[in-house]
Amino acid sequence: MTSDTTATLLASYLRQAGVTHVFGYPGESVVDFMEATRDHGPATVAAVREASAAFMAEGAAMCTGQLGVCLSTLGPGSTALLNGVASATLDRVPMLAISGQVDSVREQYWTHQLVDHNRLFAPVSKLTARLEPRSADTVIRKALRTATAERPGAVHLTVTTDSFGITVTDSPDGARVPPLTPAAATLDFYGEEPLRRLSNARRPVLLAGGGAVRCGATQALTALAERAGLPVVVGAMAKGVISEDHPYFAGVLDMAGHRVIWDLLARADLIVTAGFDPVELITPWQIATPVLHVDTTPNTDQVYPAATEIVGNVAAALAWIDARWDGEPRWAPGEVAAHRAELRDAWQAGYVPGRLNPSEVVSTVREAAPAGTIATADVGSHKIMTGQAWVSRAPRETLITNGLSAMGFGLPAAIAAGLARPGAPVVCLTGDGGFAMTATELSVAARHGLGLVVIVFSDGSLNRIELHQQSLGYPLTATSVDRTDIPVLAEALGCDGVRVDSVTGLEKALDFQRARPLVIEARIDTSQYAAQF
Ligand SMILES: Cc1ncc(C[n+]2csc(CCOP(=O)(O)OP(=O)(O)O)c2C)c(N)n1
Ligand SMILES: [Mg+2]
Repeated sequence: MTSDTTATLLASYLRQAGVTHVFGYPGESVVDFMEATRDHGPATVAAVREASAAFMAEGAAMCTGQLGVCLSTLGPGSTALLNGVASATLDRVPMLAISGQVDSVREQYWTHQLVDHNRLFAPVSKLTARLEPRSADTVIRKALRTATAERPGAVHLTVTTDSFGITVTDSPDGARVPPLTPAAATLDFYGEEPLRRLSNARRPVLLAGGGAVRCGATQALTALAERAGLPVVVGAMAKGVISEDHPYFAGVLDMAGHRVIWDLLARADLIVTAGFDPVELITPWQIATPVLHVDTTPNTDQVYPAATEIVGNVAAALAWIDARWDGEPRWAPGEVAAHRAELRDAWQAGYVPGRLNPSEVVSTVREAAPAGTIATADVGSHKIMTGQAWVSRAPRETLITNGLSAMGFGLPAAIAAGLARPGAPVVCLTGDGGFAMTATELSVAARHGLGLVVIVFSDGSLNRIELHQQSLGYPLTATSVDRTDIPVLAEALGCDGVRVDSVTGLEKALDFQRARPLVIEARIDTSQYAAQF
């Protein structure tokens, strides 16, 4: 037996799992846990509010591939975590959310600040559990394994105030089992049928998603695309899984210019999914193209029918196909290039010469950003543009939420990326609505000396919703965003701030060599959004 308390045991499991930061907000119920991490980590990062802390944990997990951890106190702290926990589950990101609770003798009858965490978190997590000293070791292992197992998601743990300090009694010496990721390399399918399906197709297309990122399938995916001559469409959350400079890259599904991509998929005679997850869709699946489903998870969603499935590690499955492929390339690089040109014209639609267009903001920032820059997007029209126009060259460098798609994700995720990947340049592309929700978190970035660059797509509106009201012929209601002096706000929070309304102004303002955050308010013209979304 070890002499660990619940708090020290939890801290040591987190260290073993490679967790470097716990994003949270203190309360009396969790001070013993924070004390247990003080000397050896993980470091506690105090966000301005729990809601942002949970998105920070998600962002850290997205860019590192490790478990993200957030921490709150009981009651109002735990309820505030909810969006980020739901987001991790729907975005398939491994997360451990820990909340304190009133001491155990009062837990069953107390009322002040008492919320039943199991009932609160059950619908938005893979598992909710209560951590107690007599079963802590097993429950922690179960929590870590569940969060990271395919499909990954959030696990919520409740710990009563007294439990943190009590010695654990189920802990076998030295049995810290790190969470395993992802899916074992075993494949489960029926003989040569998948290969026959692909060989019989004349115009097959690959559709890669988050499962391909989690399985580290970049090399296998790229090799198969090249050998079999297959265009690769990716989901927004898998950006970079094939470099977007690659001759077989065919665009991002359901982002700007989406009709061009759907046309490509509709005209194909087979879609080979590669870790694609229906959570990466925005529009309904309305095409009849047959699907060969390749994923860590069987096609239980049935958003599209698939007669053939390969279930297992996505990289191993693609390599299996690649090794057996002896056909001619199905598409010539020139054909894919023509498709990309058509796609580019589509997302440029509505361009207004002489104004600052959203697509130009994205491409200008991309030009200035050094190799290896991590980009996060918030949610709204700017995300739809960023999802297509931002050129991603490696997986886990573009952090986009398409699961819960909650506003308020982008800035906290960018701050976490700056902490989790020290030295990596980070840029956050956010709408003015989502920025207003989270702007005070800038002080966290300033406190930690992050040279983060934040681009605010400033249009004075909740554009995505405004466009919907307009399309229905309704007058605009409650969709304007109050104009704030964003540069002044940034400076008040320990950052630099500047306002631009032209490409030249933006180019001049951009600076990735910094010791403190920079906020650029980009006053955009929204005609491009109106023309195509
Ligand atoms: C927390 C949350 N509330 C509401 C929505 C619905 N919603 C989706 S996009 C959007 C508008 C976002 O506005 P802004 O941040 O300014 O981005 P823009 O669309 O203008 O680029 C809203 C309200 C949401 N996704 N998340
Ligand atoms: Mg806006």
